[in-house]
Amino acid sequence: MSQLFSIRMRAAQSSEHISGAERIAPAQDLAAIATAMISRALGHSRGTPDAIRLAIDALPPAAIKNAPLPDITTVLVPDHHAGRAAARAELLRAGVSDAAATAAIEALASGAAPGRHVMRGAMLVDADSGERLENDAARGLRVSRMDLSPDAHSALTAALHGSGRDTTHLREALALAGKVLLSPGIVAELCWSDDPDYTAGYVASPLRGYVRFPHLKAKGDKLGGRAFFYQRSTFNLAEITAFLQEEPVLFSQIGRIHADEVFAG
Ligand code: WAQ
Ligand code: MG
Repeated sequence: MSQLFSIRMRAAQSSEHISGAERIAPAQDLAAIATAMISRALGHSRGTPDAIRLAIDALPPAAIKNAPLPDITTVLVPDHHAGRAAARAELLRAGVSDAAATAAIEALASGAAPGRHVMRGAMLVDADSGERLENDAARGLRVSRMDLSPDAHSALTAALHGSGRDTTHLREALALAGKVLLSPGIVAELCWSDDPDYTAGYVASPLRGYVRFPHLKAKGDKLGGRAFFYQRSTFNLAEITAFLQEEPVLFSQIGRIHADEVFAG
């Protein structure tokens, strides 16, 4: 196998998070990916950044884990009120307590970083008590070193063809959720975008895979974020941080695409 690199971008404006991205690629693709990441940061709907950081690190080939992507289900909801109720129901089904699910939805809806800003990464949440477990509520934990293999990318594009769902948002979120689901003690993940025009979000869990909801916020809303819910009894911050930030995972095959569901309320 040829040498692969992790390439990461993060952009901010007066330390407010604007955009980020993480990919895994061979040397010959890095320049094009870097250019695309810089264009994306400069043209972002959240604002114009005053700082863009790019980091490229060689990955030891033996360290790269291969895994399949989670299954995908779309749950149709008429608006974000129904969407949040459906996401909450999905979290409870995955084993998150009512209190923890409600608190996390409220935190994402009002800005989970101090000062009601969006976080740069994810909050870590005790799936029972709802207590936050990350040690920096502005930064949170950023997952990196994950991507689809070129074959998985083509397979996903083919599987989603004609659905209007073959978006960069979905592909990147699916890889991120796939890696989060491999972390020890994970119960579920909740996410919706902080991009004002992208209203969709998802709940991922070992039980059901990646369950998306077309509306988890109103159009124009600049708040969004991620919460990773863990079982407290086995939770080890250092171990989870090392895994999510450092261990490279390449998703080499897609999961099943299930038929749409309709949220019954
Ligand atoms: N690690 C941890 N948290 C992250 C990361 C990361 N690598 N990237 C983003 N976040 C957090 C951060 O708080 C952002 O503010 C928030 O998530 C939203 O990031 O149609 O686009 O990249 O199925 O705006 C989901 C639905 C789209 C896709 C999610 O998130 C679909 C999305 P965004
Ligand atoms: Mg965003």
